[in-house]
Amino acid sequence: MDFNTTRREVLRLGAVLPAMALASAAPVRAQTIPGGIRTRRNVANLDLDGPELTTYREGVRKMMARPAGDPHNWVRFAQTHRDFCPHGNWYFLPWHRAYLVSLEEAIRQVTGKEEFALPYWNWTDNPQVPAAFWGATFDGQPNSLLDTTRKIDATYTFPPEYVGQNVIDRIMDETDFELFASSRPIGQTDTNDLWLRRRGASGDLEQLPHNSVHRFMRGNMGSFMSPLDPVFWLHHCNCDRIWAEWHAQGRVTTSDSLWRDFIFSGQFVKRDGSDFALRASDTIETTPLGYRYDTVVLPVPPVAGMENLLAPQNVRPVPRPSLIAPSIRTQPLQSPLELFGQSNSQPALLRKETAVPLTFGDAPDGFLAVLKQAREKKGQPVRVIARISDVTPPSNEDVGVRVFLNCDYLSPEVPINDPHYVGSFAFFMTGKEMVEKFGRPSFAFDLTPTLRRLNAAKRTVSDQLVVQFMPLELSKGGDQDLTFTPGKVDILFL
Ligand SMILES: [Cu+2]
Repeated sequence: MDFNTTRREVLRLGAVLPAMALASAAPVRAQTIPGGIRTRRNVANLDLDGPELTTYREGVRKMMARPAGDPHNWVRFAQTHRDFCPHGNWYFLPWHRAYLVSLEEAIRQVTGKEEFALPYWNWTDNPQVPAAFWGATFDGQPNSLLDTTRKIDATYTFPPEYVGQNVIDRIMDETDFELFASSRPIGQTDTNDLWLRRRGASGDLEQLPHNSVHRFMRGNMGSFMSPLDPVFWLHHCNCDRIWAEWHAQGRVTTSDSLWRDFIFSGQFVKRDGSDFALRASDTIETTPLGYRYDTVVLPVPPVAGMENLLAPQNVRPVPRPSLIAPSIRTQPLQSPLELFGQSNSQPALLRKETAVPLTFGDAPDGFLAVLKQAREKKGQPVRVIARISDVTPPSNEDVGVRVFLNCDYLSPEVPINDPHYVGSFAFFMTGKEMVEKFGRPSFAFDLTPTLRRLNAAKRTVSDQLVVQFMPLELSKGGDQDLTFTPGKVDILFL
């Protein structure tokens, strides 16, 4: 993409957005998608010549053939992403949910297949780009699902450190929406559209599987125009499914009105090409949007009278989603109980440790002392979160960063099952583009499980925390600039 175009685009948006904010003060009616509830299925279970993939292939081909000004033109859909997509903040999930629905409706429109539902690509179980997205032709026709800009091939396997079951388990165990789904933009005070692209801190779902799948594929997938690659939509569909599963477990998507009342307008299109405006709160449930996932069990109301006809059982009932107590609302990342920070403006070098030590006052057991204070203040045990902000990404982003805590033997070979391991993150899109649009990225990590583990392994820390970064190359053959600068590390007690 032409850098000047990007810059002009930003300036244009700057001029347009305040006007849009005024327009969006008008009430937005809840959107429902007609035609009933379709089921989104795992692409690994679909036949290459089955109805879903056949319709998708046909739909993509037809959208690519639409003239440039047409609302259902394929490139135009990707431009919507380039011009509006939020990343690194709490609108990441609702915005992309609406975006997927808009595409699904476009495919139905251009193919006439009412029953179409987008498949998802479960990279955890199938860590290779699905077969349907390879091959120059299918059934004697050009394969519209192939994107030749990808820098990986059909045999490339995404590493479990980024998309594996352990990562997904950790994501699903997170109870706080802002740690699960990236946090509110720093300093947000209202629902003006400008906040769509301000930085919060990315949570695990975004910084690990989401970013790394984009990043490792490169080509279109590594850019703001990533929706040009037809596999983009199945990748995001899987991120969306993880949110749907998390929600079905009884987790609470934030009740904060800065999130719920935020309106996406002037961005998505309906079938007739008109504006598909919706409120973030209208994206919490998938069924009004016309779909469900085959892995998410929807609660059904009990059948009246049946209870009295059945003998009582001694088996513990399986908890239904609606019966699970909502998670306790923690403080938003923005207003922690206590906050301690330390900057590091030295570049971190590939395969070399960069350590950011954090001290907590003068007491010899400073960390333990502030931990006790925070616990008293809250009246219950607290979580210890590390927020890494103001990160300067490397200009070549083929780098994944492992984060460790207080590991005095850190080397590139220390594995991710080491007790000192905290988590990993990857960058999405080239540094210049990303910083231009969003400012420098931030990442959030929960240190609590690592601290518990270290304590149990008798490697307890009581004085200081040392947050360590180990940047590693993601693919071989890069001797270009792979350094990044960690920026600021804050320790938050929630
Ligand atoms: Cu994405």
